[in-house]
Amino acid sequence: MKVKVAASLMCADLTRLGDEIKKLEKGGIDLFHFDIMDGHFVPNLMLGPLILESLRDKTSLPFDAHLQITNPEKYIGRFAEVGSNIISIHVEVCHFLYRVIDVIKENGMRACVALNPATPLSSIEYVLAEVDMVLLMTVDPGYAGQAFIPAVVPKIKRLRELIEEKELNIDVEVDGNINEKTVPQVLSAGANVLVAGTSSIFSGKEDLEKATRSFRKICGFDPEK
Ligand code: S6P
Ligand code: MG
Repeated sequence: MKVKVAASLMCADLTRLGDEIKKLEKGGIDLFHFDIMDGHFVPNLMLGPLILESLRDKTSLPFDAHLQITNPEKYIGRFAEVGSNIISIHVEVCHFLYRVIDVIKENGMRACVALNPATPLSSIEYVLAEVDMVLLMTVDPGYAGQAFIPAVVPKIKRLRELIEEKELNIDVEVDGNINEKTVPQVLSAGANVLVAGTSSIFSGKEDLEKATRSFRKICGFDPEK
Protein backbone atom coordinates (compact mmCIF):
# COMPACT_ATOMS: atom_id res chain seq x y z
CA MET A 1 0.00 0.00 0.00
CA LYS A 2 1.14 3.54 -0.68
CA VAL A 3 2.99 5.05 2.28
CA LYS A 4 1.62 8.42 3.43
CA VAL A 5 2.90 10.90 5.99
CA ALA A 6 0.42 12.83 8.16
CA ALA A 7 1.54 15.97 9.99
CA SER A 8 0.21 16.20 13.55
CA LEU A 9 -0.76 19.86 13.63
CA MET A 10 -1.04 20.10 17.41
CA CYS A 11 2.77 19.84 17.31
CA ALA A 12 3.10 22.80 14.90
CA ASP A 13 3.61 26.46 15.75
CA LEU A 14 -0.01 27.29 16.63
CA THR A 15 0.58 31.03 16.18
CA ARG A 16 1.20 30.55 12.44
CA LEU A 17 -0.59 27.43 11.30
CA GLY A 18 -1.31 28.77 7.79
CA ASP A 19 2.43 29.18 7.11
CA GLU A 20 3.23 25.81 8.67
CA ILE A 21 0.76 24.14 6.30
CA LYS A 22 2.46 25.74 3.28
CA LYS A 23 5.89 24.54 4.44
CA LEU A 24 4.59 21.04 5.07
CA GLU A 25 3.01 20.97 1.59
CA LYS A 26 6.27 22.09 -0.02
CA GLY A 27 8.08 19.35 1.90
CA GLY A 28 5.70 16.78 0.40
CA ILE A 29 3.31 15.99 3.28
CA ASP A 30 0.31 13.81 2.31
CA LEU A 31 -2.32 14.73 4.88
CA PHE A 32 -2.98 16.81 7.98
CA HIS A 33 -3.75 15.09 11.29
CA PHE A 34 -5.83 16.98 13.89
CA ASP A 35 -5.86 15.75 17.48
CA ILE A 36 -9.20 16.59 19.05
CA MET A 37 -9.05 16.05 22.83
CA ASP A 38 -11.81 16.54 25.38
CA GLY A 39 -10.21 16.18 28.83
CA HIS A 40 -12.46 13.13 29.48
CA PHE A 41 -11.35 10.31 27.22
CA VAL A 42 -7.82 11.69 27.41
CA PRO A 43 -6.37 13.88 30.17
CA ASN A 44 -5.73 16.85 27.89
CA LEU A 45 -7.64 19.47 25.89
CA MET A 46 -6.62 20.14 22.29
CA LEU A 47 -8.01 21.60 19.07
CA GLY A 48 -11.60 21.71 17.83
CA PRO A 49 -13.65 22.04 14.63
CA LEU A 50 -12.98 25.79 14.28
CA ILE A 51 -9.28 25.11 13.64
CA LEU A 52 -10.16 22.82 10.73
CA GLU A 53 -12.67 25.37 9.40
CA SER A 54 -10.14 28.19 9.50
CA LEU A 55 -7.52 26.15 7.65
CA ARG A 56 -9.78 24.43 5.12
CA ASP A 57 -9.28 27.00 2.36
CA LYS A 58 -5.49 26.98 2.84
CA THR A 59 -4.92 23.51 1.35
CA SER A 60 -6.62 20.85 -0.71
CA LEU A 61 -4.84 17.99 1.08
CA PRO A 62 -7.00 15.67 3.22
CA PHE A 63 -7.86 16.50 6.83
CA ASP A 64 -7.64 13.52 9.21
CA ALA A 65 -9.60 14.23 12.43
CA HIS A 66 -8.50 11.97 15.29
CA LEU A 67 -11.33 12.25 17.82
CA GLN A 68 -9.97 11.52 21.28
CA ILE A 69 -13.32 12.31 22.86
CA THR A 70 -16.22 10.53 24.52
CA ASN A 71 -19.53 10.47 22.60
CA PRO A 72 -17.80 10.95 19.22
CA GLU A 73 -21.11 10.29 17.43
CA LYS A 74 -22.39 13.71 18.53
CA TYR A 75 -19.72 15.53 16.54
CA ILE A 76 -19.52 13.65 13.21
CA GLY A 77 -21.79 16.13 11.40
CA ARG A 78 -19.82 19.12 12.68
CA PHE A 79 -16.49 17.67 11.54
CA ALA A 80 -18.01 16.96 8.12
CA GLU A 81 -19.20 20.60 7.89
CA VAL A 82 -15.71 21.97 8.58
CA GLY A 83 -14.10 19.85 5.89
CA SER A 84 -12.80 16.63 7.45
CA ASN A 85 -12.03 13.90 4.95
CA ILE A 86 -11.24 11.16 7.46
CA ILE A 87 -12.71 10.66 10.94
CA SER A 88 -11.09 8.37 13.50
CA ILE A 89 -13.20 7.25 16.43
CA HIS A 90 -11.84 5.29 19.38
CA VAL A 91 -13.40 1.87 19.93
CA GLU A 92 -12.92 2.30 23.70
CA VAL A 93 -15.65 4.97 23.77
CA CYS A 94 -17.92 3.87 20.96
CA HIS A 95 -20.58 1.29 21.79
CA PHE A 96 -22.28 1.28 18.37
CA LEU A 97 -19.48 1.03 15.87
CA TYR A 98 -21.62 -0.07 12.91
CA ARG A 99 -23.97 2.88 13.34
CA VAL A 100 -21.23 5.47 13.78
CA ILE A 101 -19.19 4.15 10.85
CA ASP A 102 -22.34 4.41 8.71
CA VAL A 103 -22.89 8.02 9.80
CA ILE A 104 -19.28 8.93 8.95
CA LYS A 105 -19.68 7.44 5.46
CA GLU A 106 -23.12 8.99 4.92
CA ASN A 107 -21.44 12.33 5.59
CA GLY A 108 -19.03 11.62 2.73
CA MET A 109 -15.93 10.93 4.84
CA ARG A 110 -13.59 7.96 5.20
CA ALA A 111 -14.18 5.97 8.39
CA CYS A 112 -11.34 4.97 10.67
CA VAL A 113 -11.38 3.08 13.97
CA ALA A 114 -8.65 3.86 16.49
CA LEU A 115 -7.28 1.55 19.19
CA ASN A 116 -5.20 2.36 22.25
CA PRO A 117 -2.06 0.24 22.66
CA ALA A 118 -3.72 -2.09 25.21
CA THR A 119 -6.95 -2.57 23.22
CA PRO A 120 -7.02 -5.95 21.44
CA LEU A 121 -7.59 -6.32 17.71
CA SER A 122 -10.59 -8.55 18.48
CA SER A 123 -12.51 -5.34 19.31
CA ILE A 124 -12.68 -4.52 15.58
CA GLU A 125 -12.87 -8.01 14.11
CA TYR A 126 -16.51 -7.69 13.07
CA VAL A 127 -16.28 -4.17 11.64
CA LEU A 128 -13.02 -4.53 9.76
CA ALA A 129 -14.72 -4.92 6.40
CA GLU A 130 -16.64 -1.66 6.97
CA VAL A 131 -13.71 0.69 7.59
CA ASP A 132 -11.27 2.55 5.34
CA MET A 133 -8.49 2.80 7.89
CA VAL A 134 -7.44 1.46 11.31
CA LEU A 135 -5.38 3.70 13.59
CA LEU A 136 -3.12 1.82 16.00
CA MET A 137 -1.86 4.11 18.74
CA THR A 138 1.79 3.46 19.57
CA VAL A 139 1.50 5.56 22.77
CA ASP A 140 -1.43 6.08 25.13
CA PRO A 141 -3.23 9.08 23.62
CA GLY A 142 -3.23 12.50 25.28
CA TYR A 143 0.18 14.02 24.69
CA ALA A 144 2.93 14.48 22.16
CA GLY A 145 6.50 13.50 23.00
CA GLN A 146 5.87 10.13 24.67
CA ALA A 147 7.83 6.88 24.39
CA PHE A 148 6.95 4.28 21.74
CA ILE A 149 5.31 1.09 23.05
CA PRO A 150 7.08 -1.77 21.22
CA ALA A 151 4.33 -4.32 21.96
CA VAL A 152 2.29 -2.60 19.24
CA VAL A 153 4.67 -3.81 16.49
CA PRO A 154 3.37 -7.43 16.48
CA LYS A 155 -0.15 -5.99 16.68
CA ILE A 156 0.44 -4.02 13.46
CA LYS A 157 1.75 -7.19 11.83
CA ARG A 158 -1.29 -9.22 12.90
CA LEU A 159 -3.65 -6.51 11.69
CA ARG A 160 -1.99 -6.39 8.27
CA GLU A 161 -2.25 -10.21 8.07
CA LEU A 162 -5.95 -10.08 8.95
CA ILE A 163 -6.54 -7.42 6.28
CA GLU A 164 -4.76 -9.57 3.70
CA GLU A 165 -6.53 -12.76 4.77
CA LYS A 166 -9.86 -10.98 4.25
CA GLU A 167 -8.64 -9.42 0.97
CA LEU A 168 -9.52 -5.91 2.15
CA ASN A 169 -8.07 -2.59 1.08
CA ILE A 170 -7.50 -0.76 4.37
CA ASP A 171 -4.88 1.76 5.45
CA VAL A 172 -3.07 1.15 8.73
CA GLU A 173 -2.13 4.38 10.49
CA VAL A 174 0.29 4.56 13.42
CA ASP A 175 0.51 7.46 15.83
CA GLY A 176 2.96 8.22 18.64
CA ASN A 177 6.76 8.61 18.62
CA ILE A 178 7.07 7.75 14.93
CA ASN A 179 10.64 8.71 14.09
CA GLU A 180 13.86 7.60 12.43
CA LYS A 181 14.17 4.69 14.85
CA THR A 182 10.57 3.42 14.80
CA VAL A 183 9.67 4.02 11.12
CA PRO A 184 11.53 0.89 9.86
CA GLN A 185 9.76 -1.25 12.49
CA VAL A 186 6.24 -0.01 11.78
CA LEU A 187 6.68 -0.04 8.00
CA SER A 188 7.97 -3.59 7.92
CA ALA A 189 5.12 -4.67 10.21
CA GLY A 190 2.62 -3.31 7.67
CA ALA A 191 1.68 0.25 8.65
CA ASN A 192 1.36 2.67 5.73
CA VAL A 193 0.09 5.98 7.21
CA LEU A 194 2.61 7.55 9.59
CA VAL A 195 1.74 10.40 11.95
CA ALA A 196 4.70 12.72 12.33
CA GLY A 197 5.00 14.88 15.45
CA THR A 198 7.60 16.25 17.86
CA SER A 199 9.86 13.21 17.51
CA SER A 200 10.37 13.86 13.79
CA ILE A 201 9.30 16.81 11.63
CA PHE A 202 8.35 19.09 14.55
CA SER A 203 11.51 18.50 16.58
CA GLY A 204 12.56 22.10 15.85
CA LYS A 205 16.03 20.96 14.78
CA GLU A 206 15.49 21.85 11.11
CA ASP A 207 13.32 24.10 9.03
CA LEU A 208 9.88 22.43 8.71
CA GLU A 209 9.99 22.02 4.92
CA LYS A 210 13.45 20.45 5.10
CA ALA A 211 12.48 18.25 8.06
CA THR A 212 9.44 16.97 6.15
CA ARG A 213 11.64 16.11 3.15
CA SER A 214 14.14 14.29 5.40
CA PHE A 215 11.38 12.35 7.11
CA ARG A 216 9.89 11.30 3.77
CA LYS A 217 13.31 10.05 2.78
CA ILE A 218 13.45 7.92 5.96
CA CYS A 219 10.05 6.54 4.93
CA GLY A 220 11.51 5.42 1.60
CA PHE A 221 10.37 8.24 -0.68
CA ASP A 222 12.57 9.35 -3.54
CA PRO A 223 13.87 12.84 -2.55
CA GLU A 224 13.63 14.00 -6.20
CA LYS A 225 9.84 13.51 -6.30
C1 S6P B 1 -1.55 11.75 20.94
C2 S6P B 1 -1.94 12.20 19.57
C3 S6P B 1 -0.81 12.20 18.58
C4 S6P B 1 0.34 13.15 18.84
C5 S6P B 1 1.53 12.70 18.07
C6 S6P B 1 2.73 13.41 18.49
O1 S6P B 1 -2.68 11.73 21.72
O2 S6P B 1 -2.94 11.38 19.05
O3 S6P B 1 -1.29 12.42 17.26
O4 S6P B 1 0.03 14.44 18.49
O5 S6P B 1 1.74 11.34 18.28
O6 S6P B 1 3.86 12.87 17.90
P1 S6P B 1 5.18 12.61 18.76
O7 S6P B 1 6.24 12.36 17.73
O8 S6P B 1 5.40 13.82 19.56
O9 S6P B 1 4.88 11.40 19.59
MG1 MG C 1 -3.34 11.60 16.92
